[in-house]
Amino acid sequence: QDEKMKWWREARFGMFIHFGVYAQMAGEYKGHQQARGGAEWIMNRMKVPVSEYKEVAKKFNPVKFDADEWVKMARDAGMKYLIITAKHHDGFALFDSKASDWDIMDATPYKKDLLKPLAEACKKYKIKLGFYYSQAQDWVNPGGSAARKLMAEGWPNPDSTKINNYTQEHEGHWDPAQETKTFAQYIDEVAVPQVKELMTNYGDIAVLWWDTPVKMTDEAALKLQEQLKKQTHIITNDRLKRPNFPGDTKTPEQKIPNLSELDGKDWETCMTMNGTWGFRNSDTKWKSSETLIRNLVDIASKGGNYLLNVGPKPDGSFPDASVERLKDLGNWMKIYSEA
Ligand code: JFZ
Repeated sequence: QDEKMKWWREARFGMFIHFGVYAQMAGEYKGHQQARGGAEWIMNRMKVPVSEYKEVAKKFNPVKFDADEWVKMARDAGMKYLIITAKHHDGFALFDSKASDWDIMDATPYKKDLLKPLAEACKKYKIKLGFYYSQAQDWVNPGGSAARKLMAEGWPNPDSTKINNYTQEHEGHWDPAQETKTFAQYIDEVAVPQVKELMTNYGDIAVLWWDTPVKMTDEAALKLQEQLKKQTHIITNDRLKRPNFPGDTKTPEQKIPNLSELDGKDWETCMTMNGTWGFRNSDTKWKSSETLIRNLVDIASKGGNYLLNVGPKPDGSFPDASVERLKDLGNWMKIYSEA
C-alpha cells in the first residue's frame, strides 16, 4: 500500500479534465441557459431527450485537440498527474469502445480515440494518467442510473410538470429510451467491458476515479473492481460504492479540509477554476491565479493533493483563462519550489 501510494503522496498537484459532448452545448439548450449545476450536467438538468443529445454529438468534432499540448500544459504548471473523464454521466465514451456505439468513434464526426494519443503523451512527458469513469450514472446507455431528485429546470418547457412526474416515477429517468435494460444488464454489457478496455488498451493507468455511486450494488462494485487487477499499482478513490468500498483516497470536493477533519487517510481536493467542470461559455467567474496558488499551498501543507480542473472547449482547446492560470502556476512553481 505505502509503496503504491508513494508517487501520489509526492505529487501534490494534478489536472482534472472534464471533456465530452456537453462541451458542445456549453451550458445552453434551445437558446436557454442552464440554471444550476455544472455544464456537464446539462442533459439531466434540462431533460434533453436521448435522441436530441445524440444529435449534438454529431457536431462534436474536437479537431484542435493536441495531446502533447495538453500534457505539456499540465507538466509546465507543475502537475504530476492527469485524470480525464473517459466517460461522464452522459455515458459518452471518449475512447474506442466495442461495448457501446455511444462513443467518440461511432457517434461523432471526429472518429478518433482521444485517450490513445493522450496516454502516449503522458508516457512521453512522464505524467501519470488516470481515468474518471462514471460507473453508476449513465443517462444514455440503457439501464444506467440517474440522480432521482433532479427536476426539469432552467428553460420554459411546456411539458416540465409532466416530465417531472415521469422523472419521480422512473427513478430519475426522463426518456423511455433510458430504461430498455436493467441496471444489472448495463453493468455487465457496458460498464464492466468498458472498464476492462480502459485497463487493457492504454498502458499503465495510475488512477481510477469513480463517481456518484447511485443504485450501486455490492455485486456490481465487485465486478468492476475485478477489472482493475491488470493494473497492479492502480489507486482508486472512495466513490465506487459506499461504505463497503473505501478505496485508497478521500475526495473532499471544492473544499479544503480543516486540520481537525484529517484522519490519516490520503486525500485529494478537486476544484474548478471557475464554477463548472464541463466547458460553459457564459461562466466567466474565474478564480484568480493567486487564489489557486494559495489553495495549492494550503492543500500541500496539510498533506493533500490538488486536482485542478480544466473544461476544454468543444474544439479541443483549453479556454484562454485556464491557459493563463496554468502559466501563472508554472511560473510560481519555478521561482519558489526549485530554490
Ligand atoms: C461529481 C459529478 O457529478 C460532477 O459532474 C463532477 O464530475 C464532479 C467532480 O463529481 O459531483 C459530485 C460528486 C460528489 C460530491 C459533489 C459533487 N460530493 O461528495 O459532495
